[in-house]
Amino acid sequence: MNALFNKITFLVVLIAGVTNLAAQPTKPDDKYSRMEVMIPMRDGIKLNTVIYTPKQRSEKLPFLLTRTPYGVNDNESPERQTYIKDMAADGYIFVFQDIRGRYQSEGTFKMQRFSRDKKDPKSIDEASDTYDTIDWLLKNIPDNNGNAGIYGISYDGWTSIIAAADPHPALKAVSEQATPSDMFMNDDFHHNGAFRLSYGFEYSVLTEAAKTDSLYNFHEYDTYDWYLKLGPLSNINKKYAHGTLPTWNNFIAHPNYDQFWQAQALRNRLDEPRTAIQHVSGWWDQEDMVGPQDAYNALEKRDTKHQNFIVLGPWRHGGWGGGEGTSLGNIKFDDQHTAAYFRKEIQAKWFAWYLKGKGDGNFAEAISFQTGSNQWKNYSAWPPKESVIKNIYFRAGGKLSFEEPSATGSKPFDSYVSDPAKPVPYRARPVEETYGPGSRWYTWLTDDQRFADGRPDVLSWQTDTLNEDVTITGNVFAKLFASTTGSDADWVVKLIDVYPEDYKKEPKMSGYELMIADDVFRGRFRHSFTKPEPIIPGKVEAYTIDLHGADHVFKKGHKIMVQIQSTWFPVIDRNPQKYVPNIFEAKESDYQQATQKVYHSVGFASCIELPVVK
Ligand code: PG9
Repeated sequence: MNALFNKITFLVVLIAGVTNLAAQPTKPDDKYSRMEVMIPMRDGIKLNTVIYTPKQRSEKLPFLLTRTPYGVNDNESPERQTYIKDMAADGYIFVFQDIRGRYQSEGTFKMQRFSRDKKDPKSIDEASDTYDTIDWLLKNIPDNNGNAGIYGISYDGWTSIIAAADPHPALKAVSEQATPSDMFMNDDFHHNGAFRLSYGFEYSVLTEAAKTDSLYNFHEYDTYDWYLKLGPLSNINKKYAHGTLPTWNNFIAHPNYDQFWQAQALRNRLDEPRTAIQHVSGWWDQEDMVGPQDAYNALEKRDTKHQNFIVLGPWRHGGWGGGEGTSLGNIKFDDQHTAAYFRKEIQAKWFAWYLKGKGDGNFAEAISFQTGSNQWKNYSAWPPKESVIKNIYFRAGGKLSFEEPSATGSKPFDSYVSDPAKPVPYRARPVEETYGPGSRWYTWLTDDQRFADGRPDVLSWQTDTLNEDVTITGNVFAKLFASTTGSDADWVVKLIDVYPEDYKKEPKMSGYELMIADDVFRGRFRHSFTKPEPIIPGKVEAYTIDLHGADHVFKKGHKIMVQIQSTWFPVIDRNPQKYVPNIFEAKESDYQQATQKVYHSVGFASCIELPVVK
């Protein structure tokens, strides 16, 4: 029914053209009236835009924009959208727009379109499309107050922050939420050069198989099986995509951190903040957790006018946009309504100040919901300067300790055989298709890691029971000393909070292994992400792996654990473990078993650098 409604709407819009706004019916109790319009861009392409204006207003109002590849015509009236209803109560002119080439907009969709050539006045990018949209709105929608803001989650967060690269003078506030910042180093498509197979493939299909969202039709419910049977990555094009997915083709063409990825990285696309910018990130964001932290850091260095802010909370990807946020997966936050709090006390107040001058304008530089203690904290910098780095060392016998290994006779390493034919699943099987019905994708980062602990190809080390709280606030790094019998290897590191064996507060959480920080590193990139090199078999190499930000209290009575493994399938593709120039072109016969050794000896003291707060 909705689809039919959209089709009819489309015709109305086409006939209405540019200057005739096509008003659409709204429900009788709606406080906003709705219209649809095709807004022309500087190159003549028109973008489908839905505009909601309050029926009653006592003042001139600012615009709040969202620009999305996911379709805008099904949007409900703002006061009925949980994500923005607190702002709707304040009164804004809400504007929802299909970006180029998606849904009912004209033009061609380009995944994270590159910046335009500013010497060419007709050249376009997402920033110029935002600019032209705001320009049009100011001139054509009456009773506006001359200010505009933009916000959105993930792709819509990315279009928001990109608007700040070349802002219209009326653009006064940008809230990017879960933007990707660098698709080779973190976020959706790669982490430290390791390819995010299931996401990369399924998202290419989602956005590029048709003009509207489409899911790949897997015949297996457990996609772990499908991806394993796929064999080498070249089979995606050979058997299924046949070269039709531009993003997939780009993965193949750019296996290293070349110009393609570097030019896309936000730190290379943004200069100093020229509007107020808020970055929002979830601690367990399964898609773009790092992006906002990275974007915040890049901009903070250039933030001479104090316009750059960050908010960090206990959320999955976009989790703050709906629901109460009192829990995530199995993890509860002591009845704190973290998502509702964000929407009302942070997001709404922030826009009210920057777009309407309402409130006190008093916003902490960094607002974080600290997990473990389950408390909101304000910091004057992110990461806060008060934390000191304390190493926690891997020791013989599966121990983890703040004391360095000493020169005794104990075995200097632990080892395991990593077999690409039997990769460790990244979450307990079945691995439902990413966005398929019943998918547990959304909360997998909070899953109990006991499903992996104890496998012969997963190593773990843990502390004794903590006799006092250990608080970490800031960036976590792993320093690994490791060797492989292969000539390439992936290293997955997981920092885990182990709940007490007898957890009276919530018995079913007894012994739960909760990931606090984690990431994967593709060994070939240990010296350079642009020029990969084979690993010398048997040689102990040093790896520094960024596990990113955390704000967590390991409570007294808990333990700290680290797990290491070399596969995380199918979220990460299998490393053949034999060096080949381009893994996207590896042959079946290139995939081989390898014996991995992780060292914990004097001189090769593998550890995790923890930003500990006294
Ligand atoms: N994680 C999605 C995405 C953002 C930007 C580029 C590619 C994918 C999203 O949720 O929109």
